[in-house]
Amino acid sequence: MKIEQHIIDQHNQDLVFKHVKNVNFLKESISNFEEIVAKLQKFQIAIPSWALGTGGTRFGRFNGKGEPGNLEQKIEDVGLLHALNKSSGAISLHIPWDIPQDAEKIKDLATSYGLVFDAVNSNTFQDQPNQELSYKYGSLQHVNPAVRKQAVEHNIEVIKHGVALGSKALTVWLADGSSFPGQLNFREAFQNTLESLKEIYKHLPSDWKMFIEYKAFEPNFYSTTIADWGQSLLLANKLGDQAYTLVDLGHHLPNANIEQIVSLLLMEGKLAGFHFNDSKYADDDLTAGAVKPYQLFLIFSELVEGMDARGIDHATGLGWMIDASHNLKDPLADLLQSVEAIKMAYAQALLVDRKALKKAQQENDVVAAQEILQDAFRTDLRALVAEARLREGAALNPIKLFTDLKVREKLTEERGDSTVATGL
Ligand SMILES: [Mn+2]
Repeated sequence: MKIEQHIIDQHNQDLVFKHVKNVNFLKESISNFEEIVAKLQKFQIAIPSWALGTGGTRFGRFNGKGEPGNLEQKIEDVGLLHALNKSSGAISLHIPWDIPQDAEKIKDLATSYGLVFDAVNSNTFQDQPNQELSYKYGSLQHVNPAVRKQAVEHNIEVIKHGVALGSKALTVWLADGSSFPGQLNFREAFQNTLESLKEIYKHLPSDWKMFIEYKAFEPNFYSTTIADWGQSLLLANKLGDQAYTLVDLGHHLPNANIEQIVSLLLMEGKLAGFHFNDSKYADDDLTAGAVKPYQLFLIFSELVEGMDARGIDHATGLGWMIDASHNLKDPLADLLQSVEAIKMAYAQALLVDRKALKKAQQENDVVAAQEILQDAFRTDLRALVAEARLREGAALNPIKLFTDLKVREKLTEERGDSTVATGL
């Protein structure tokens, strides 16, 4: 299914009168309105290939309908999202769930939807059919060098797939760790991991980055070998200039100050980018901004401040990706909501009066500092974000158009109601 431009234009025509009224209201009070809109127009958020189907919990999975049954259909789904919001112009593949059989054909298909390939992700957290050695007790950290070698070779394979598609980064997330005290030697596990990563790093093309993702706990519940940003940064620093720390919002212990982590990683030039999602308790993989929109704003506030301090291009300097799962909502609708929440937080962060905030900080004016941040957060910028979409030819209200067009019903007619997307 493809959404034709005239369908989007018609949808916009129906909504444009009210929209213009809201935009004019904002223009009167926001002096850098045009600057913010221009930055939003360029901002793209990658969609992970594993988020297009229904996820599950460890208690079960309730099948969705019309799910993409192969990589081509996943690209079609991201194409639908991108047509609706013109902010989802990239796809992040998970190997081996989505191995491109014919890279050129897959690349052409993506291009036809205006999509490029973002970071490729390796998977050594589960065993694949016919796999020689098991990752039950870890992969890059494993006590057996043969298991480590197998995991290293898999990562090199993933880089090759990425090169063929035009990706520029490899994301490594490990489930490695231990569930019981005494199960492993922390230092040896870390050093094995470092040595394995060094082997993979050697195979990184010179214009590629390695993203090292950390996670506090789960699936291991006593220790994770790359558990936090300190351990990831340690590895990235030892590996070299092409290695960076990736922040997944759900991978922290409760109430961690993620905005502070982001600020310091940016200062060190070691922030790779993000996996966006939201959570109440742990790695809940909920829609971005669904539970803690203020935290998302505070993170973006540090991002904007830190990127500007180092002269980093907002749109291309870091990797912006979603990493979420959908147990209740339609995955496509959920992803539209996530992208919208991310753009909203970014827009609000661009609205912060940086000069006034700096002055308040210098004068220890705590009241003024809070006022400045909350003034930006409490400004309703929905019309501004919509204006950026309109100028790119996207829908003023993507969720409404998605619903009105009965996209899921049409996909179900095409694909049937029992297809299952590869993934978790
Ligand atoms: Mn992640």
